[in-house]
Amino acid sequence: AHVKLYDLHPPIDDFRAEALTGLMKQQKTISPKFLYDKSGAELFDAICTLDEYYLTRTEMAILQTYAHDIADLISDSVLIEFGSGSSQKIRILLDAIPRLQTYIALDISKQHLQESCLNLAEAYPLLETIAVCTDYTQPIDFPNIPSIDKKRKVGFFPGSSIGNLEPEAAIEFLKQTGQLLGPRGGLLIGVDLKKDRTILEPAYDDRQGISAAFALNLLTRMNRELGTDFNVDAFTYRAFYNPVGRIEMYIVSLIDQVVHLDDVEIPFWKGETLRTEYSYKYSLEEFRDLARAAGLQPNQVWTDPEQLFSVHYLSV
Ligand code: AVJ
Repeated sequence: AHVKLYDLHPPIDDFRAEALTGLMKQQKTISPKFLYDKSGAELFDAICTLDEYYLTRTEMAILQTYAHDIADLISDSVLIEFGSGSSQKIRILLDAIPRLQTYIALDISKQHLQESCLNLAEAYPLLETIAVCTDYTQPIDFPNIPSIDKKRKVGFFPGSSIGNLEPEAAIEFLKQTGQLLGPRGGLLIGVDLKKDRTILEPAYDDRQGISAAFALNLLTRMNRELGTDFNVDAFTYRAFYNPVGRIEMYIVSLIDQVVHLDDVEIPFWKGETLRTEYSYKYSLEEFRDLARAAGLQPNQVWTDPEQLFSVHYLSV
């Protein structure tokens, strides 16, 4: 198997500087991108298999059920996945489009990217598999790839990852993605739907405590990589649905305490929170409006029978 790799050398995040800035704010916050070190990525994979976390299995079922309708829309295109991870969901589409010529995976983690693309190339030997190591959340200076030059490009952005962005930033991301895909392009995007909080909240605060461990792992990571002295046992985790339309996730201090980062003292009062994530939820119409605000045209949308999750097809 053969995979062509383009390394665009995404700038490595300055975790120390970003953590310091975030911890000095009135509302302490750290970007969710820092949740995914090795243990974090493993914990997230575990979340995706939880009974309470309906998102992953529901999206996969939608892709399976409508694979042929989706295939009709994208069969003569180059497929470009944003944040390809382990490149599992794409297999559902590839199985429905055996003639698909080219798949391009974009991911920030070079090692993960290379491994997953090699596995994929072995399973789909007729597919031209191209790996691009880049931070897709930043404007991308896309490499010149001769075989895709004049072809129609369709993006794939599953998992409701867009939910981590505030609506303004989501619009910016969609605009930028539309530009990258170019005229005639399309975007297949998974979006979690608004629903009763009794379903939403357990998905982000499960009985086994995996969601809590996923968030609290950020403290362990800071202790290891930045030399902070967080006592992880002195913090807990809380997630709730804010009716403005998002799940909010926090690490909560159980006591008054002071944590050190280099020579900086970071006080926490009892009950003070450190925000780890927002996860926005959209009704079908809300997301179609968001797409229009980004200059994209909403087309087909597929959902599961319980209306838990949606997959939208937008055109540029
Ligand atoms: C990766 C952003 C889609 O919001 O559902 C899951 C992240 N955090 N449980 C989500 C997450 C805690 C997830 N996304």
